[in-house]
Amino acid sequence: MTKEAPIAALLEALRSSPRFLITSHARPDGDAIGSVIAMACILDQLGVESVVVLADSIPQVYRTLPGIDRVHLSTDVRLVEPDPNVPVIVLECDSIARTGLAGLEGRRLINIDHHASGKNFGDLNWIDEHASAVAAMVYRIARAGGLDIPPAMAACLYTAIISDTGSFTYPSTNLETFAMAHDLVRRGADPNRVARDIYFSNPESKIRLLGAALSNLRKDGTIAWSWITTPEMEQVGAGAEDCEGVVNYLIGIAGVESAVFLRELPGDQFRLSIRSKGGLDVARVAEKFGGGGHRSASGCTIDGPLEDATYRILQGLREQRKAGLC
Ligand SMILES: [Mn+2]
Repeated sequence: MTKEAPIAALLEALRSSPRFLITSHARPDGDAIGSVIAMACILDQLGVESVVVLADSIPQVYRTLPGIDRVHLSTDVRLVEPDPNVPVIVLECDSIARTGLAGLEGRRLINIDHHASGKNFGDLNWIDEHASAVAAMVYRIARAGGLDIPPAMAACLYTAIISDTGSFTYPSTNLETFAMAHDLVRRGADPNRVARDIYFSNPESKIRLLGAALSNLRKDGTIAWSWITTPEMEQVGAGAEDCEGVVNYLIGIAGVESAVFLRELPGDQFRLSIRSKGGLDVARVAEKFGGGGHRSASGCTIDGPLEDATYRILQGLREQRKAGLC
């Protein structure tokens, strides 16, 4: 199949229904949020109605995105779109469970994803693990369909790309990423405004949480890790979204090749964010624990207590390192 074939099939599918539901993963990031809004803009232009729904709240730094008020928050799609015949566009999920939404079972699904751990769970599937963001795939759909990318849509796609490439620094960053960014800025995305919104609009609780998390920093050889417990989060008034990005400080240490941040969840479980500098495939490590992601950025959930969870993930990383050396 050529690269263009799935896009042609997708455009045909998008024109085949008068209405779509659009969603992405639970705990949405910049790519998920920017891409669902941009996808709604595509459907607007095709004369197709759309309803956007996400299971979890929008992190503060993305609340100024143009079109953000199109996003409904609900954990049950039936409350937002009761008609089970309305097909669903699912962006960057490896299953319907990943959306965090109830009521998707039995609906017609279009699955668009850029994760190496992506799965063909939809009725129509397009997975491109080389795309630097799912926004890059949404952009390609718009371009292939000869559609307009107005400034508001360009800002959403640009925000998605910036956040998913670590501001053009992750290994997935390629020529296409820059060509797209160039085009989006030409079409009205404002790089300074986006940077200000994403990097200089953090809630105070996030910075205080960072301090608490970094005070738990541990290092063994090329692995760095840290954690945050529920009482520590409560002490600084932080929520789950304040933990986004903490792991990037750990992988930022010279000589460190892989890093893990563990956040305590209710029920004695821990949510892990795992990173590498590209040498170690941390998606493979996360998959061993039922998670997934990319070669250099992945995540999973492990049972506590903290000491056990830490031991198991460090073992997982060491084993993957050995496997990589063979
Ligand atoms: Mn993404």
